[in-house]
Amino acid sequence: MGMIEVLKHFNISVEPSLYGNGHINDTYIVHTEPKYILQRINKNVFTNPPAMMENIMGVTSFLAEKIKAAGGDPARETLHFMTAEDGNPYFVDETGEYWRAYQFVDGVISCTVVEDPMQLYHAARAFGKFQNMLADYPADTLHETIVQFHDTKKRFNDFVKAVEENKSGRAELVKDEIQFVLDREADCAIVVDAIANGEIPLRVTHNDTKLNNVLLDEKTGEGVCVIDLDTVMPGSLLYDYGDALRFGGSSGAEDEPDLSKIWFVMENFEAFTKGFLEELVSITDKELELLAFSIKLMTLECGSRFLADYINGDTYFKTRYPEHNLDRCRTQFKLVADMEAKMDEMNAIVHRIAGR
Ligand code: ADP
Ligand code: GN1
Ligand code: MG
Repeated sequence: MGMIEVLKHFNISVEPSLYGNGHINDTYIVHTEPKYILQRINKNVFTNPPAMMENIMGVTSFLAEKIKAAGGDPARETLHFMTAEDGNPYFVDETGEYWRAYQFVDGVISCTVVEDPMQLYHAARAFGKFQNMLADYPADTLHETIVQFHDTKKRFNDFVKAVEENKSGRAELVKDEIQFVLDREADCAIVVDAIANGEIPLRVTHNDTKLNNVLLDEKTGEGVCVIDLDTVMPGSLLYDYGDALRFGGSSGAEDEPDLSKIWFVMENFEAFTKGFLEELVSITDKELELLAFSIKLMTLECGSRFLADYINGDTYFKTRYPEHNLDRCRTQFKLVADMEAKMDEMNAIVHRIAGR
């Protein structure tokens, strides 16, 4: 079915064009007035799209009420999904693909690389506010859209399995990268164990806080809207903080092939930490203690996911060329190594900003 046919079910009749650079869903823009985003949900990644959309509809309507109560503009500050003629917030085509349409937020930028540390300050405040607004969301009603998404112990085991299976035959080519992950097995248990033994609270978190998942106002630079709500689930504040700086703390693009251009930028780290802690005053001492470490952990997790996907034959993330996942993995590991060298300084900065 053509996309124009799909859009008719949402009462839209203009041909869309490809948009954005997410790694998971197929995203299109519809240039009507107002504009819309059309997405084909990646069913390989999200195996139960109706459950995922139930989460998203619950969360967006909850956020709209909070934003309204705070005197904000819900039309701009949270996503608005269209309902198809059968009343569902998605349409299933004759091949079983799930499509959704929602309002495009205009007058914003979505960053793929950081140009100014202030972008991180504003992104951090937006992600922090997002978590605060969801603090009293009924977490037990949320479906786990990707099971054990940030369970780094499970991720480590999945990685070992990918290496053992070696579906693509590429494992021989990346022995050093594989060893890099194996050497850090102990790190993978720290946050998961702290959650399991009650040292760290579960909160409703976003879980995919890449900088291009927060839209910043093109004029003021301030955070406008947190998007990509597919993985909103109970999780740790450390996942949102760590993943945002995994991406935003890098001096270059996630897939930069020239590793001499990649290091962890302390100014970006400071700016994000400042914005995040200004909002998340409920952070506990234990979370604070693990804050800097969580950036390294999320970067290690993401790098090992890119590497596992490379070894599995590129079946999860979208790739534009055969070594794309490997280039992505290498930037992540370069960042991990740089953070390991800077960890004492990073911890000192966290405690200085927090004032405790
Ligand atoms: P993916 O899961 O593939 O990352 P996203 O939902 O993040 O998909 O969308 C991909 C990109 O499209 C985003 O990074 C952002 O740049 C852009 N985008 C998505 N929704 C909107 C929106 N409502 N307004 C403006 N841009 C958007
Ligand atoms: C994916 O969907 P997107 O592009 O915002 C991935 C994240 C990774 C990220 C790496 C559902 O995010 O977990 O950190 O790529 N999302 C999913 O860039 O797997
Ligand atoms: Mg995205």
